[in-house]
Amino acid sequence: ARRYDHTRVQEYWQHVWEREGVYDCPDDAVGTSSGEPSVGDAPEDADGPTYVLGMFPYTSGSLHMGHIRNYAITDAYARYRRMDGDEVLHPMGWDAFGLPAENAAYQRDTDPESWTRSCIERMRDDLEEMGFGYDWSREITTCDPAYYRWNQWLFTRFYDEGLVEYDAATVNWCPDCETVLADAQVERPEGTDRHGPGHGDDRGVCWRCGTDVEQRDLDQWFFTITDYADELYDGLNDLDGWPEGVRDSQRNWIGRQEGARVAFETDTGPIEAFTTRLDTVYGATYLAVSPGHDLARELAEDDDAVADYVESVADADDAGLSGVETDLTATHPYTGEELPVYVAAYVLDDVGTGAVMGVPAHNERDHAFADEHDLPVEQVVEPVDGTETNLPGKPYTEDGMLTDSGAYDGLASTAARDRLLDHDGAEAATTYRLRDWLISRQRYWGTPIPIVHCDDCGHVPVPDDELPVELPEYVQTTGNPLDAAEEWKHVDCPDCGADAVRETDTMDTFVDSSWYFLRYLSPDFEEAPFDQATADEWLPVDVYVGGEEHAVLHLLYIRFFTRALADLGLLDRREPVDRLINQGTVLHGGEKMSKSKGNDIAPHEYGAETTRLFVLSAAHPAQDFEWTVKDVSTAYEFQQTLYGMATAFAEGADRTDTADHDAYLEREIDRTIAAVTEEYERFRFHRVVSELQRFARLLRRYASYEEPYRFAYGRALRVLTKLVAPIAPYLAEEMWLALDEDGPVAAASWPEPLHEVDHYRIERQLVRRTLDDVREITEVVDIDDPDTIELVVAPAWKYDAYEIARAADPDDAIVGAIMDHGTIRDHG
Ligand code: ANZ
Ligand code: ZN
Repeated sequence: ARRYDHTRVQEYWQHVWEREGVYDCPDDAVGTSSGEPSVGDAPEDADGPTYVLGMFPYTSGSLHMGHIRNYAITDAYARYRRMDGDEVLHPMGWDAFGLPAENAAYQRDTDPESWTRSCIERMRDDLEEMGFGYDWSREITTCDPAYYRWNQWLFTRFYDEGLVEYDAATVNWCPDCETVLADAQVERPEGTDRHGPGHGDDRGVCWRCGTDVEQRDLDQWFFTITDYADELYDGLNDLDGWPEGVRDSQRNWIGRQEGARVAFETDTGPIEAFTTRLDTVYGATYLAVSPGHDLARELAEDDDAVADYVESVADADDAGLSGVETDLTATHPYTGEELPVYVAAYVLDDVGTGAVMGVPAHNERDHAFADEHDLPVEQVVEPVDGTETNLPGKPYTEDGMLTDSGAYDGLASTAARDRLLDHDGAEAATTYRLRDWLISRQRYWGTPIPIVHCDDCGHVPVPDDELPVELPEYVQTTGNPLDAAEEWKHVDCPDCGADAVRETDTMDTFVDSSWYFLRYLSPDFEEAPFDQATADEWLPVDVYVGGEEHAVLHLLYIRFFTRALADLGLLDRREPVDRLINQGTVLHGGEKMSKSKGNDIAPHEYGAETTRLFVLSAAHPAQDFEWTVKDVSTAYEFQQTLYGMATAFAEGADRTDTADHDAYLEREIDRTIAAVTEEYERFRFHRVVSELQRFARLLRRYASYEEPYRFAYGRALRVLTKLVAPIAPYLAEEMWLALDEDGPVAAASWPEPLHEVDHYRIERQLVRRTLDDVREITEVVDIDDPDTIELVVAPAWKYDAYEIARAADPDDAIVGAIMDHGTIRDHG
């Protein structure tokens, strides 16, 4: 048997794949799903090719292990589907605009464009070396005028449709990066999960450089994503193919709350408070408005105490339970009582209406505030079962039955919230945390916003036939280089021809990535960002793979864009992605592998294929796993074993292929095909590898018999080669060659079982084998004590353990115990 030397074969196979156009997806591709019964929960897409997409990389100059893992997942699935007979679209491109390129260029005394282009060259080489099979004819680069032209075109459509606003806004400003930051680019201390410009200690720091964020009032461009708040929220229920965690994050981010707005009259007009607990309205003992509330500003004009307070909290790091009582009183709309009105920092400007009715008996914060300011605590809800509460010392925050609430006494909280709405001064209201998407950036390296400011005509969108508005040549300045580009900036108004000025803000780079998946479908289309007919046929993306750090930004924006495009009549669909996989983290020494931590491994250090094989075999795609040299060498040795088997067979003395059958081996082959296919369908590549390891062991035993049936054994090796091809493509080509078959195997068809296989049995078998594998790396804590039984599972295998517990044989002692009593706990 010969050794497999990956360094000598990679370029050759890259060349062959390219020559044969193995990964090209024709424009008129139609899905040719083989119609095989699928037990798995793989995406079904009757028309159009199977669209397999990895989140395109930011052009930082190098690929890290997270990228490799991400793209190994999409590549394995795309290859499997392609061999299985589908037309597969598996494209790649570059998220190429953004501040880091500007910073890098500044440090290296070059310009962002040259820097970015050189990064792209390096990264494309890296991807090719990894053996990823992309349709490079569809490559897109967001800093190409031919791409960002369509950002501008879409901006103009959004503008016409009323989805764009220009507003003076108090914005987050990073003094170091000299730019405005979107809410999501501001990192706030743990526990302050709200949005918008903050004050005090929850103002946050810049996500890039960690500098404390300041506030400024600037005129800014927004996309009105809030128009879609309800739809984006409700749509989450139907996204069955998305991880629950991502859906929850989006729900949380949109932050829809149903409740009521209650008007409390004062001498200067009503104060409107937003509450989710209208059932507690009789317990309101004060009102409080935020320091930024209009009323606070108004009162501050004549009331020094209010003025001082508002000023003091603006700069305070922690305003806590502070507050100031005003001269005003407000009339309770239900009782007619007069309530004191406070300005208090715990009331947030941008939540609800910026005003609350304080109910100390039933709300933690109100209770704490009342304690501090000696306000009365009046209980109006009591437990239905008659149990005691800890009032007045501690608030009772549960639902219950109303008491001391006039005509509403005895109602349950839920019913009361409804009935109380009939009263004057209250109306149903829904609030959202979601804010409009601030897209203005005062930086150079982005898409110029295609607007001209004219003294007479106001904002004039640049006409389509003058797009793209290309970036002017780069010059190094502090501040915004576009502001300094005098010649570029001064233009004639497109409407009246008078002297006018271009908008000098560029777009948030998240705009670029909000629709790139559409551009791949018709990358050369000249009339619009994408060809609608193709898009209608090819969407949704069947599988989208990327990091979970994108749970709310990117993954919310693509959903927003898809809806906006549908409403513009440019698209049929309203959801872009059918199935989403967030790949887990690659850990090294217990920490996330990263350059900044100094614990990273360059993707090519161990050879492309060892790395691919290892990252796919280590764990379920969604699970974290630890990089260990031992496991890497296992992956390396497995390659050598497979290659050795193929070459040993090829070099075998007896080359007469008698057509002898071997029922035993045939059955094993059939089972392996069925099992491995099943695992590919479910993205369980780690299980694919362990099935193949098992099959390889079996074959080696078989080959050591005195007289193995060459015919059957040869078939087994060909099947093995095909089954490993999606994961280890170069190796598979070399094995295929050794077996004297016509290549490339990447374009060969997926193996079919010779005989009917019992899918149910296969399923049970998979569960058992998974269990065996999990057992090898787990500890059972006290199996004999059913009350304390626990299965301690290495994190990488947790997914499988859960799956087993759901599907496994209840007769199995461990599984049965887990299901009856036990828990599954992470190692460590
Ligand atoms: C009265 C009340 C009584 C409330 C009660 C709650 C419980 P959660 O608590 O997360 O569901 N709220 C409204 N606007 C606010 C603002 N601008 N700043 C700070 N707090 C604000 O959020 C809803 C509750 O948050 C609202 O319901 C309101 O307090 C408070 F027993 O009103 B509630
Ligand atoms: Zn004009």
